[in-house]
Amino acid sequence: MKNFIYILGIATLLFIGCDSKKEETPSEKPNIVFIMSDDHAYQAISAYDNSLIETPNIDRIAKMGMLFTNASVTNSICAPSRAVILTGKHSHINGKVDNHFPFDTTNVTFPQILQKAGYQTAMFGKLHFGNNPKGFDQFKILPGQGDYYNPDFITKNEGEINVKGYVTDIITDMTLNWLKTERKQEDPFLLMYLHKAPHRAWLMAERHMKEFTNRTFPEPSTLFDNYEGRPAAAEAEMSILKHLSWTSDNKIYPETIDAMNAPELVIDEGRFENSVGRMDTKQLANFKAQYDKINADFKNNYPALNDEDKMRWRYQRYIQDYLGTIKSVDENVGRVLDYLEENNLMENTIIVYTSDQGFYLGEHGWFDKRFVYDESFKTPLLVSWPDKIKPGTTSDEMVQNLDFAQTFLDVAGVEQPSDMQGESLVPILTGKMENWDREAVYYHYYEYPAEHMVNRHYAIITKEYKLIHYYFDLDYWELIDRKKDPKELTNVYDDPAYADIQDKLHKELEAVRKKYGDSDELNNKYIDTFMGDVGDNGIFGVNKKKLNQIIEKRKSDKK
Ligand code: SGN
Ligand code: CA
Repeated sequence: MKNFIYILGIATLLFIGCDSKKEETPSEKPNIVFIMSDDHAYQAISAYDNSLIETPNIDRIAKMGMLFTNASVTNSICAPSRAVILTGKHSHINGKVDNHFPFDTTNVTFPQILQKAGYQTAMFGKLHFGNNPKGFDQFKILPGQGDYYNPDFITKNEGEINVKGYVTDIITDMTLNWLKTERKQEDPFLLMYLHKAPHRAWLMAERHMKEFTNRTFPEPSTLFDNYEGRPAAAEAEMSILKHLSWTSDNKIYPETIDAMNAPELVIDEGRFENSVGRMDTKQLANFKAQYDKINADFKNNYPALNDEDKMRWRYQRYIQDYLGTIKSVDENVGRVLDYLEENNLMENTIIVYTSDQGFYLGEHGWFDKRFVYDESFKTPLLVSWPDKIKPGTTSDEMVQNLDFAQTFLDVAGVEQPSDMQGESLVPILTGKMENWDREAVYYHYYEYPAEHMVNRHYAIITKEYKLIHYYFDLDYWELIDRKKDPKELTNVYDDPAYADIQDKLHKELEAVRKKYGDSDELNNKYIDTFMGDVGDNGIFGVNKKKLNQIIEKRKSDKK
C-alpha cells in the first residue's frame, strides 16, 4: 500500500510536472504570421470579388479560415495604420497621425511584448516609420516607401544593403530564408511579412507585364462620380483623369510626350527616373518590350480623345499596372504558405492577410485612399488558424486594425496592456460571439493640407450609417445611408427623413470620441504641429501659397 501511494505520488508529481511544463513550453504557443500588403484593395482579392483578378493563394487563407467583410482601419493611410496595428491605440493616442513625423518609439508595441514573452520576432518589407522597429530579433526593411526594382534595405545586422531583383520576390526570399535558416525550431515566432506592392507607382514584375498590359478590365459604376453634395470629395486631388502622372503612373515615356505637341501632358521626369530609371539593362528591355507599343498607340490616338475617353484609357492603364503588382504578391504568398504546409508549421500557426488600408480602384473616379468611404476605410482581412477557426467561414463584424495587437497577445496567452484600445478578435475567430458586442467604430483622418488634398475628418460608422465631420478649412457634415446607398453617392445630412437617426448618431459619436479620448483640443494640437512644420516650399507637395490661402480661409471662417 505504502508503495502504491509512493508510486501514485511520483506519478502525480510527474503528471503535474509534465502538465505545468506543457503550459510553459513556449513552442506550444501558436506562431503568428502577419502578412500585409501596401494599398491592397479588397476589390482585388478574389475571395471578395473575382471580377478583376484571381488570387488563389491569398484565397487559401480564407478557405482554411475566416474572411472578414467589414474589417476597417481607423485612419486610412500607411504609417498611421501601421502605428495603430503595432500599438493597439488610435492615432491621436499613439501620436502617429500622418505620414510626416516619425513614429514615437516610446510607444510600447505588441512585438516588444511578445519578444519579452519568449517569441522570436522578425520583420521583412515595408514599415515606413522614419525609424527602425523595436522588439525584433531580425529585420530587413525598405527605407521609406521603398523601390520596386533593385531596392535598398535597412537591416538589423548588415547596415544598408542593395538587392538586385523585384521587391515582392526579394521580401519573400528574405522571409523564407529566415524561416529556413535563422528561426529556432523550439520557440514560437512572430513573423511580419510586409509587401511594398501594390503601392504607387505600380511597377509589376517583368514576368507579368505581357499578360496584364494586354488585358481590359471592367470599370466601376462610379468612375464618373460628380461629387454632388460632397464638397470634400469634389476638392480631393486623386482623380484618375486629372491627378495621375502621365509618366511615372501611366508609363508614357518623357520622350514620347516630348515628341507630341501636347503641353498639357506634364512630364514628371524625376518620379519616372526614380521608378523605371532603377531598372537594369535586361529589366528595362523587358519593360520596353511591352510598354513601347502602349506609347506608340498613345501618341497616335491621344489627339482624338475627349475627356471621357481619356478617363477610360487612364483607368485601364492604372488598373493593368496595379493588378499586375498583385499577381506577384499572390504568387509569393503562395510560396510562404507552401513552406509552412510542407514543414508542419500550418497546424499551430495563425496567419493573417491584410492591407494597411483599402484603395480606390476607380470608384468615385479615384486612385489612392484617405477617405472614410468604403473602398479605403475597409481593408481586406483573411485569417486562418487550424482547429480554432472553422474553415470557410465569413464574419461581417466591425473589426479594425486597432484590434490586431490585443488579438495576437491573446493568441499568445500574454496579458494585454489595459491602455490598448482595441479588442481581441479571438471570440469571433473561435465562434464565441457572446463575448463580442461592438456596434460602431471610430475613424479619424488627419493628413491635410497635403498630397491628394483630402480634408481632415472624423466619423462614426455603424453597419447602417456613417456620420462624418469634415472640420478643417471645410466645415460640414455628411450622413451616408449605407444600406440604401452602398456606393456612397448621396449626403442625407439634414434630410428630415433622417432627423432621428442623425440625432442619435451625433450622441453616439460624442460618446465614442469620449471613450477613445479624442477631442477638438487634440484636433487643434495636431493641426498646429503640422502647420508649424511647413517649410519654405510648403509641405507634402502643397506649396506655401496654397497653404496660406487655406490658413486665411480658416481664419475668416472662424470670425
Ligand atoms: C506617395 C504617393 C501618394 C500616396 C502617398 C502615401 N505618391 O507620396 O500617392 O498617397 O505616398 O501612401 S508617389 O507618386 O510619390 O508615389 S502611403 O501608402 O505611404 O500612405
Ligand atoms: Ca498604404
